[in-house]
Amino acid sequence: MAGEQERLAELRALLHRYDYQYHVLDAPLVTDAEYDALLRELLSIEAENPAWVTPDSPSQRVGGAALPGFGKIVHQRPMLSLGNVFSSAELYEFDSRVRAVAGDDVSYVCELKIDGLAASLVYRDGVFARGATRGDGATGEDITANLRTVRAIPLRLNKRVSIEVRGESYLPKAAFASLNRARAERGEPLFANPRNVAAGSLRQLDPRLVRERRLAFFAYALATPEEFAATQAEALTRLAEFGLAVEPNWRVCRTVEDIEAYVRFAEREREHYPYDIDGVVVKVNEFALQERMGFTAKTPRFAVAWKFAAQQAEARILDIELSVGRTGAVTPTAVIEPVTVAGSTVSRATLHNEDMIREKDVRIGDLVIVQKAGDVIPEIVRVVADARTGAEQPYTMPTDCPKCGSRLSRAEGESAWRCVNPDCPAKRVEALIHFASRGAMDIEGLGEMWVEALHEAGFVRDPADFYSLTREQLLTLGRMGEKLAANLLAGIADSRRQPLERLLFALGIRLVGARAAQTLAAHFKTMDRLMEANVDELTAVPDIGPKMAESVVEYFRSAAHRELVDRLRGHGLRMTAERTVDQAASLPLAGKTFVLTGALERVTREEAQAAVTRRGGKVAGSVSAKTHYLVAGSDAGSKLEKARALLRDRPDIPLAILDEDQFLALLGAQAEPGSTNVRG
Ligand code: 3B8
Repeated sequence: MAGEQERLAELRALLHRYDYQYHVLDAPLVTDAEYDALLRELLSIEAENPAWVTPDSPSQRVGGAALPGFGKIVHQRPMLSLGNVFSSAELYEFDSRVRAVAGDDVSYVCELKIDGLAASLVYRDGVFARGATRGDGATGEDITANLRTVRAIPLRLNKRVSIEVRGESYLPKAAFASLNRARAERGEPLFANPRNVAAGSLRQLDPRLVRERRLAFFAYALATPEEFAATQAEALTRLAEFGLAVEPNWRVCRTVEDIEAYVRFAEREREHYPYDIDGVVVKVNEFALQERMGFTAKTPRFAVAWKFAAQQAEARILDIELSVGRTGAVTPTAVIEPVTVAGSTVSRATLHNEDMIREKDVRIGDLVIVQKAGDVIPEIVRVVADARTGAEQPYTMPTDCPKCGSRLSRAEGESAWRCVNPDCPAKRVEALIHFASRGAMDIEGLGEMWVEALHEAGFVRDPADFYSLTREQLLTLGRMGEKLAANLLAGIADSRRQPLERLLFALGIRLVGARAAQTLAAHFKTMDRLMEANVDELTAVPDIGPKMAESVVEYFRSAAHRELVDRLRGHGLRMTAERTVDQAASLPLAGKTFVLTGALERVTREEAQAAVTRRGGKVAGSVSAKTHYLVAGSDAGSKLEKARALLRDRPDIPLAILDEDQFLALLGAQAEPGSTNVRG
């Protein structure tokens, strides 16, 4: 049995490392399928040896039985919420109050305000012991079992410290989008935004459901920071060293002007972050000063939240249009009078389905509230009922497909009307667009517009036709030149090397998203074996449910689909799973340019450079408008001055100045005193 116990320790260490790489550093080392295989092995060893189970074992993330209710937890120190400022004037007032106590030498830390659910985590001797919601600030609800399932929350820290950590649990935008996509496919009601999912999931009583939601977590404070740090900047660095995920875009600011520049930067970058933010948090950096400033009844005096302008606006509905998706689902879209929502113009908003139109009683001519949530597609929140004149026109769903005219059908328990004509041109075009798209075969240059043109011209009816396109055919299309045609053909030819999981996703099998495609490819290894699999074999695969299994079997039962696969095979597409090496674009610092200046104390210049490039970033020699991060060590000279001048003159550039601590926190360094592991 000694061998098994060793294997168990090894599995725990591996899974711990993979969790950390994936959820804290955002740099996965293994596929989900490989992770799941190790987890299953661990579960089976623990099932046979219950005495070996420890509270920090990855098995504790799986989610046990449903709870009868939540217990109460008293916070070590009150867990308050922040006061808001809505204007520069209010920010100046905050700064004046701080300076009245501190004099002129003040620094602030600005952080992105994550839009999720605040949570407190207690670690005892480095092991996650319990977690709670904010509750009324003094007492929260015990959501330990739910938080254990969140893989971004380490069950064991890198140090044996006993601490209470505060942070925000949130649902990444991508997880939200795929959750809603799956719900739409199943005809289930959609979630309004990622925040609601995070809050709703953590407050519900079945931990197994929480695990499926793929929540994440950022730490932003310690309940008693004085033990570990003198400033908030140091506290953030400590949190990262302990192995917790810390949102990396924080910055030290010294003046209101600096803070305003940071707010503009955050507002501009907002839509590019993989999580929703709803503002910026400004905190006095020094804890000694924080303490002197103290609290009002409900909020700290040393920190405020700058909330972004609402992502909602009012607009008039001019018309309701229908589009037909790749699965034949007919989606109504409201055409609205163009309005500006959070900085961009919106002229269309999704209404999702017939039930939604009925529930919200949306009529043509209505004044409505439009909202941009985590998903990029704007949607309609509600009708402004007071503005009704009586001239508004109720909407009735047509009974026939708006594109091919065949009868629409609506399955029992679903909210989508579908065109079931397999030859519907709208479905074909959408299937082709999906096949070529980013997450699927990712065919360079083959965007929606060209796919439509190729279909229109009669050159492609199904995805296999892409691979027999000729230069001459392409040149007959308007606005197509020699160079573009050559690039497109090269892009199409290159896509044949995409791995099996991409191809499986690209086929557009109902309910099979990118993740499921990965799981299927990893499990069955070849297209042929998958095509022969029956429902039992499919449901035996972890994470593949009966509905998806049914859908896969049904897809490959069709002679047309089998023939399509054969033709794709004939064109040389990959039909077997092989590991791919090109992960550069998914590395955490891909596309980011760094400039290093001054003397670094904890790492050498070479180590710092290597750490950046290993994470996909670039190191440049001089500062320009294209620099993302200037890392300024001690005695930084002209480069730092140039960076400050640039920030003053060009507040629109992405540049952030980091000191060594911030830089190491950004890298997720877990430096032990006297050593560094930026090498990791
Ligand atoms: C004091 C500090 C509340 C908060 C805080 O990303 C306090 O710092 C707080 F009483 O709610 N959502 C953050 C975020 C939230 C808070 C915070 N810092 N980054 C957030």
